[in-house]
Amino acid sequence: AAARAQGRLSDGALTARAAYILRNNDLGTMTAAAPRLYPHMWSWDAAFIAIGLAQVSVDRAITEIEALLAAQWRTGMIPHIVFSPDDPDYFPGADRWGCAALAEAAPRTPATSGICQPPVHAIAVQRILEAARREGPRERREAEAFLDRAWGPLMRWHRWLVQQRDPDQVGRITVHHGWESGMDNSPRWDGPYARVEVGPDLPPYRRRDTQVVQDMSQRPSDREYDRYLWLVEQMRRARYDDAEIRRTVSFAVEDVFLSAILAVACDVLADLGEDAPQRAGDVEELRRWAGQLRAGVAASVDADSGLARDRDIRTGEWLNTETIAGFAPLLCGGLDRPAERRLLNLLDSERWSGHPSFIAAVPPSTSPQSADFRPREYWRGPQWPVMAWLFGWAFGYRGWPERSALMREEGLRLIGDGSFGEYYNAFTGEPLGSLQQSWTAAVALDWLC
Ligand code: 9YW
Repeated sequence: AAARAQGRLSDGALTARAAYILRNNDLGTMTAAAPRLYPHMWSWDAAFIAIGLAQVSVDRAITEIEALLAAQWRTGMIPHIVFSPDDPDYFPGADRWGCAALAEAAPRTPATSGICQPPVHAIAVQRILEAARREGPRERREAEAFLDRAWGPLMRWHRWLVQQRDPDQVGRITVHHGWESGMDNSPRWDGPYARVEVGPDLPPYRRRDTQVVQDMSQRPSDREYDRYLWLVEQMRRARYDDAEIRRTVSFAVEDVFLSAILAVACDVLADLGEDAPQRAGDVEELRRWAGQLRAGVAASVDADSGLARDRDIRTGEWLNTETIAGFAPLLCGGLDRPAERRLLNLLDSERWSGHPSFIAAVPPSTSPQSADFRPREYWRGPQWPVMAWLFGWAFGYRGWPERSALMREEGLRLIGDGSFGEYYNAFTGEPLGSLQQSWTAAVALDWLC
């Protein structure tokens, strides 16, 4: 394995640096996802950020989630970006989305995007409660009051996903943009994007991301970007109406990873509701959704590879790619023991985390053995610390403490240089994309505290 440039910092130094980064990216009531590249609040970033913040300040963690919930749409959707009014430099910004003007259900303020991201928020709320209970009686009371306030919004959010994005109850949630998956340019979406025909009337635009990250090989291509923007244009024309989007937007794919996250998030939320008799009806509904989604995720598994698959609903075809999303059933359960053991062995194998030349044994975004693999390009290969955290957390939740501890150890090895990259070259340990990325710092805090 190629040696990395810097050695590993001490746990104390890493902790201090991670806390400093979150403070530095703090915009007041929300934390920028990254200082320059992403100067706004992203939905799933906010949840992971709150998980890290809970180790430093329970109050500040609560504020983060409440700032996000304040931007929830009347339909129940939690938007994927909440725009900070102070930074007009991000593209596509609030104007390009045009939600406040076009969508009935969008808040007038704050300005938001018109799509969603994976529903990891209940996990954050559970972590905040845990941290608060350790902290003391005052924090505990505050976190419990917060849960009371967040309960309704979280129920509406999960219900919106189930009802609007899985209306036929197949147990898998549909996304209408790769951005909704959080894995923008993953090979998962190559097939569906190839079928998106960009209209001649796509309004012109200028990218900003490649002015911040100038090495194009770390970012999606211009061709990919045209399609991203075309889908936004189709949604604008649908005025962000859920039924109209289902009918008209050219990209419609069942996202198995998002579905697994929703399954486990429903369980976590149900766990949190167990103690309150007035929530018995909600808890029952959550358990039912979790069961339905778990079955939907399990049913997507390919008999040959053992991996879970997305499905393009515009063509009906299952999408066979070798990405981290294939391990979705490990997040939520639902496989029988032999299938689960097979998937765990695959994860540990040379095709995945166990590649002999990797610096850290955490899952790469795409298998290094796949023809789609690119070592430096975003979701096409690099390792994302936040994904290692998610799997480590899920392993703990599912009752596998040793696997969970191993993921933590290897995750810390990955980010040990203290630059808190957005993602890393698995072979060299080189941090890529944005540095001082908030969610990377946040998961470090959770691992270290
Ligand atoms: C973009 C903020 C977001 C993440 C996504 C990631 C990236 C935004 O950054 O997308 O402009 O490309 O793909 O998962 O939430 O960190």
